[in-house]
Amino acid sequence: MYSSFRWFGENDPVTLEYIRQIPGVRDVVGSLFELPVGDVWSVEAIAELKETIEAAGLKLSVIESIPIHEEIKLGRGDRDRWIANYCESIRNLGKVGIPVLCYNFMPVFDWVRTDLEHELEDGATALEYDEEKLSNFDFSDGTPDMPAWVKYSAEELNELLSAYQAMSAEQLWNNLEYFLSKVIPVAEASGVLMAIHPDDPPWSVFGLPRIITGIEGLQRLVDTVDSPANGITLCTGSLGANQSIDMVEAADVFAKQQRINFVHLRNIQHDTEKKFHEAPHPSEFGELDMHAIMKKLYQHKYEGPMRPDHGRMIWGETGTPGYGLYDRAMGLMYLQGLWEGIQKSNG
Ligand SMILES: [Mn+2]
Repeated sequence: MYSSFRWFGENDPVTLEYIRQIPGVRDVVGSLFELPVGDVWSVEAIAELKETIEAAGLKLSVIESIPIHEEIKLGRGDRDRWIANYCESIRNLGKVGIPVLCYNFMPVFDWVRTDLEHELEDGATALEYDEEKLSNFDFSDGTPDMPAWVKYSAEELNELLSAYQAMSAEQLWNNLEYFLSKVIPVAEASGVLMAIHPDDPPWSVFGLPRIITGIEGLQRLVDTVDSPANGITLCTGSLGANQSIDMVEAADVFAKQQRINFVHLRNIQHDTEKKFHEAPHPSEFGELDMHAIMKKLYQHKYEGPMRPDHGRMIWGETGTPGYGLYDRAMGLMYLQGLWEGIQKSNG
């Protein structure tokens, strides 16, 4: 396993120079944020991102993510055109030498939180989700402001929401399976490892179907196309939002099959079943046993990238919600310490 760190591009207050100063980090998780969803990522654009990162003494090791056009998720008539674009982007990642692609298959919205600045006892802030506050989202002017949510007009959003409300989970599965059947052979031939990110939170929201919600769904995904290129992102915080999922078991099950292609590590704390906030990374401050999870990765010889996921905002820092520098860097030092301990205690 090796450490990586997410970078949001030239507008990110966390610069590549800062990332370069975190001990043990040489690998960056990047993306192209300006491209419309569905467009082909050109070799030139990917190479330019790679060169910018390399000029800072770092490497572009993971793309997180290339969003999937809604027409693919909806399984509509022109999906083949959008899938062809997606395949072309994967081929281009391969040409530039980017080994891992993280993506998700959530309808319309990306990760959902109801408070981006939930104040903790010590004055730090963290992202919070409270199912009871979902009704506060106002869709009348189109997509509300949330990090990672694609902007749609009120009309577009209405159309999308009603299209999905008529769709069963099984239909969404069929559309994902169709997508994988086309894309995974291309990824395999291009030397790119795909890594689906679990839905966050891992259950249906706003009446939309969600399917990558637990061990069973992830197993169905990896069984759909039997290839090392068809893997998962083990995101402890996303799956861990469902308290009935045993994260140590999840790490064990998929690391054993060599189907973990990317790891996100963060901790989480629930107030009720569907109300939780993000916690500092160390085990004792949340519900997840990070040591036990990492031990499974070690035992099954996971050799891919890991990044610290969402951190709190501390020491007066402001910036991209969940993606400040200080808490993620501290979290990463903790995770590296755990890893060193596991390695040394196993000879
Ligand atoms: Mn994650």
